[in-house]
Amino acid sequence: MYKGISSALWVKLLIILQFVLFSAQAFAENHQKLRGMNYKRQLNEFIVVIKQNNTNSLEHTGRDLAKRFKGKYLGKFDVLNAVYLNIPEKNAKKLSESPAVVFVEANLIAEKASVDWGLDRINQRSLPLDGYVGHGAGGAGQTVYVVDSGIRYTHEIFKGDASSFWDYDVSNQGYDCNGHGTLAAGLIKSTVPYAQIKSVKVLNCSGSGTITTIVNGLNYIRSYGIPNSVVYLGVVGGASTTLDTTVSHLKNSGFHIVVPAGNSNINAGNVSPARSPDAITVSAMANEDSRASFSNWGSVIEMIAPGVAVNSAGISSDTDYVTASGTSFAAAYTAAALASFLGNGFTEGYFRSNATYHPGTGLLIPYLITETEPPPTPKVEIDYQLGEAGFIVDWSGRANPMSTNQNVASSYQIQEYEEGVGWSNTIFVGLSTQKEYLSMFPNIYKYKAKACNILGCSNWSYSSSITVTSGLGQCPIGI
Ligand SMILES: [Ca+2]
Ligand SMILES: [Ca+2]
Repeated sequence: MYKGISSALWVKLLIILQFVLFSAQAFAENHQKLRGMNYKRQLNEFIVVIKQNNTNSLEHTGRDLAKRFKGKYLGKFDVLNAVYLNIPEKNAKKLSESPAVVFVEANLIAEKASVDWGLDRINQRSLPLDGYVGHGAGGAGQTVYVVDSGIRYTHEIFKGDASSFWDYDVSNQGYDCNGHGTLAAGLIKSTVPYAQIKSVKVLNCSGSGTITTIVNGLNYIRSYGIPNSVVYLGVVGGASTTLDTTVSHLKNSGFHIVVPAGNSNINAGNVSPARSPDAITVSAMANEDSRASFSNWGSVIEMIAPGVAVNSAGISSDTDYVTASGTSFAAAYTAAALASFLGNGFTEGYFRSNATYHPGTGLLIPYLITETEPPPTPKVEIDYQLGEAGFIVDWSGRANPMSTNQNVASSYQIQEYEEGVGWSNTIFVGLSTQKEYLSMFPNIYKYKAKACNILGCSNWSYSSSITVTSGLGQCPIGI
């Protein structure tokens, strides 16, 4: 411990150090001499890494720089050959250009996952980040299965809502000795705080597991899990028909599987379960929506989500937080966003169609349901049985009166179009998601629906048209 440097400061520094180590190759920003300016930071506080060939003592150099750049010397870090200064932000740029300096980095405020940039990003459609990290009643009533290295259940981030569901090593009860599972689960929990997290431990302390172990874990979910739940499967390995087929069976049993694309900058079509058409495969992006250079690529990938320098729960203590990068973490955000849709009665298909387009890659950025806007547009369909003079119109949106999420519809409005007559006034307002139309006169009909709540209404959604040939008062020929 160095004199004059508080332990809190050391914690900050260690977090900064981890931040650099975990994400060094992923950051284009690392080529710049002034860093960290796009992140939340301590105003006017900078870490200045000095070139090793400087012959003066660190403290002497630091005090000299502070004087020249109109600020205050705050301390030194021998481990980094760095000093820590309070100087005006405009001077930090000038200082970073000095030949004696390796780089200058703002003293970033390392935050708990509840205010992670990834959460800030997926609850809005477009950049810039607005600092809003709201999540509504995200994941209410949902269970998310975390198939990974286990979880540190006692971590404060989980608030008692994480537990062991299955463990390949029963004596271990799903406890995480690697950290990967806890980090991913922490991201999920802070994104959808009302969800229950169930650990399915398939990876050991070094973060690896075999196909048979993983298949056993998935098989257990299929047998004993709650259908219509999200399964985050945070593994990547060689192409395996066994694993891909298991994923397909799990999907067919009503589960929604989200997997990482992988971190090797190769075609994800060559690895499992990323290549599975039945899993939502997710690649990673950094702040400002740039694609992570380590992320796998290829046509099997559907989505891209925050996965560079995300901050979440660590395993060193119940208050430990770490910053890390990887497509698994992008998959964790995606799993959470999907849970927010399922929890509000929407389908996986609707979740996909409601995602944000990422122009750089053509992939979709998962969108989290929050309380900041009217409900999403429902999808209207006609369920018609040929030969009958009636049909059922249904819409995919569903209100959840138990949820406090304002994004949920509090009513639906339906209108009917009849050829030769035109659109009716609103003919149905209510909370049901289907309506029967019986004994219709022969004609062509079409329907539109929108979902409303106190914040407004969605856009209208239109059904295809239906032709009724056998209507009221008409008997089929021969009777
Ligand atoms: Ca936001
Ligand atoms: Ca896929």
